[in-house]
Amino acid sequence: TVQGISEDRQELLHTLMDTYVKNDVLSIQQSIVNHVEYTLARSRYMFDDLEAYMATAYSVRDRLIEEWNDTQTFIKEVDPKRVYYLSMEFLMGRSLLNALNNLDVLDQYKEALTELGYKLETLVEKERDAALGNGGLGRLAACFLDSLATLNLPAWGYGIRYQYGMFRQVLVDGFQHEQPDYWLNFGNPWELERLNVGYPISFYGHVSVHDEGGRQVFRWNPGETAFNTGDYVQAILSKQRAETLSSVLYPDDRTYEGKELRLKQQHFFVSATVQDVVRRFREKHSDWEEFPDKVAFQLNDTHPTLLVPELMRILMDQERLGWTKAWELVQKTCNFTNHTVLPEALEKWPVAMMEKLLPRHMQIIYDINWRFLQQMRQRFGDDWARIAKLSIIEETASGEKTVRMAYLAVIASAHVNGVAKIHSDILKHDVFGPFYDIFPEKFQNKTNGVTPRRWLAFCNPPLRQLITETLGNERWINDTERLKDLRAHADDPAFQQRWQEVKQQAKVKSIERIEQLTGLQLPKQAMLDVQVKRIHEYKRQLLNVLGIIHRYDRIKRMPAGERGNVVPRICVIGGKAAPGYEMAKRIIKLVSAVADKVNNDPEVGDLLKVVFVPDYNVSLAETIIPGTELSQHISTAGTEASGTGNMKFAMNGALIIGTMDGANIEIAEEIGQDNMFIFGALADRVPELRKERAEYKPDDRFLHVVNMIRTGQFGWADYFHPLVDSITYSDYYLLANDFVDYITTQDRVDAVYRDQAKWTRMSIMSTAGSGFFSSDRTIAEYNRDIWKSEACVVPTSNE
Ligand code: B1H
Repeated sequence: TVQGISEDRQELLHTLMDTYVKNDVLSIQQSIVNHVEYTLARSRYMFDDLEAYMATAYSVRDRLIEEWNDTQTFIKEVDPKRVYYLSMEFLMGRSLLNALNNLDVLDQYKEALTELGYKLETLVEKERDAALGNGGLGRLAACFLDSLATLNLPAWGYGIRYQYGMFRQVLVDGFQHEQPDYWLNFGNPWELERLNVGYPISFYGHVSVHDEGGRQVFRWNPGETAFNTGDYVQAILSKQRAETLSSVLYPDDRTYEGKELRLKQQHFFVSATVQDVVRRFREKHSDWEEFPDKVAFQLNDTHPTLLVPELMRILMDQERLGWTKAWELVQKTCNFTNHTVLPEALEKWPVAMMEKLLPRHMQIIYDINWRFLQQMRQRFGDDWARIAKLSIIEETASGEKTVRMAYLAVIASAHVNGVAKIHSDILKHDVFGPFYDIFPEKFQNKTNGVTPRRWLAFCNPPLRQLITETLGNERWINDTERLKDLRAHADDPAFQQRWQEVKQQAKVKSIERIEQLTGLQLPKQAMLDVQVKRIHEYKRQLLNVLGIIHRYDRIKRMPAGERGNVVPRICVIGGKAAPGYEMAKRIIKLVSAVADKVNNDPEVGDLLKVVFVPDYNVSLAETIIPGTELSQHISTAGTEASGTGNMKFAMNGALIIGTMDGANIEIAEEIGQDNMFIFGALADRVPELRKERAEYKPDDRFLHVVNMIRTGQFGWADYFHPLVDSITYSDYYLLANDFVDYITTQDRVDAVYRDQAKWTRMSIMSTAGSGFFSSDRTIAEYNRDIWKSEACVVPTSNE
């Protein structure tokens, strides 16, 4: 209540403030036009599609901000335990359609824009993807934010807002070229800059020891601090240097890159996060004992592991806690998710680099290691071989010392988890075996999931509609176990008919998009067979190509009269190769070379088309996945930690051809093996098969297909030689072993496709069985078993 204002005025003021934004069509139009005029300073009588998109985005943002502020205020009041998800990557994709759907104002905006003379579908395409991630790991972080919000958990995602996200992939002559991702060129309406919030981030320098009332205190005297130097010119230069820290996302999800800038990014990110979290905690609390009741950190892989020494440093050197208390707080708040077992991807930073860049942190890491190894000595005695295996510091044969970030993360964390059952088992018994023996209670599994909003309800409206009509309401979207009720309709011919129509409609859309991107003409009745994901040897896109060549060769050898029995296929492969990953780049060129030959062979015609789709990203996934009929997840068993594409395809009724690897295994449990096409060696056989590979005699059909590449049937014989060699000699990913089972299984795929009733039934069963793979389920499990926070639901005004 304000003095000197009449009660009438005050009531009016309240009403005004209470219902600031309205969601009727007219109010929305007014809000869009206002943003055209006042935010963009363009004429409200004349604005183009980009401006219309921007104004629409700002108008939607207003509506988000209102709810967001209310939520923030409420959470601050309740002061629950907060969850902090730390990730170097958040692959968010586009926001407009997502926000419209979540705010439940899609129809109003469509109508509002139509009346103004704009098409929402056109405007949506104006938004640039926020591609601040490489692939599965980054997209998982984005799906998790969606589910955290859906479940009303008081959680924050902390990451880096890179100026350049994942590179744009352009194909020139079938070769991948990388172009910078200028995603911010026209501004970003979805971000809010808080220029008033800043924290100093330090690098380099040295550590000094001081006596404080008889107690030893360490002090880091940094050599470089971003943001706060006294000298004006130096300050500008230092600010510019600081900006390079967030300039670019590292596009390599294969090998960790031992670059100093990357380590600087990690420290910058982690240090700013800890300072922000500590600031928030100190707003309400002075007793550090309460820290674990108010804070849970989740480290998305080892990339944010510097959190451990940074938190220790702040607690000890700034907050003056002793080692024991500080370590206890770290161990009670930190949790670590591992995402890969590939040895080349595990982060190992040279001690020398760490010492130079972060001397105090290196000292703390040594201390953590020393204390831990002392404990182990008490347990195992002087069994040095065993103890060396547990050391955070590794000494390589060449004498270089490195920090095993994963070991540091395991030792410091309350909980450690893998991302699918098989992967978590491999962690326990292999990668972190020695640690599992010591603290088995730390280890958990949290099978990945994907958000059913973006990946089903919003990207596939006709399927959403059909499911909703069939199940009677939309409750399945936030309670995906209800999809199981579709099983009762799987054999109903009328329902199958409608399912097929919806799938065909989506397929045509997917194919048209691919035609638009490649300039090809594609048959709309052919089976749409898709493998889209990062290009990696372990994911075996090469096995897919060998299968395609085999199919092509068979069509060529067939008497012309038999060709009528061939099931026509469009084989789509898409994905980015890390810029320095030569083998992956050769695979891309091979796909293009095979495509050139097959697509221009008049004898083959529409029976087989091969396509490499350029620049696969989140938005493209949203159009391709709904229309896909067969999706490939064919990694060597034991190599793909989980996979999340497989879940998105299953939700949208694509059938999976895949190996018993990652989450495929659990997908098979949920939707039934007989509703999938499973093939290949099992993970427990892989080590032996590798040993025996030198004596293994590959099938003639395998040798023939490999020979076709070797002898230049697709050109570029010299360039493809390393690929041919990689599967001829060591064949680490066992393509020869799995080839026959693969092509035989592909024949089964064709046979089922000829029986459309059977295929459609399997498709329905896929969607029906995909409910477990909602990230809502994953997040609920993380919260139940690890974070132990609680939902925080903002009371609505009429409660
Ligand atoms: C996954 C990565 C990854 N695992 C290093 N590891 C990176 C490693 O920039 N880097 O240094 C970036 C990414 N990404 C993927 O995570 C797994 O391969 C998938 O199987 C899994 O589904 C996904 C999410 O858990």
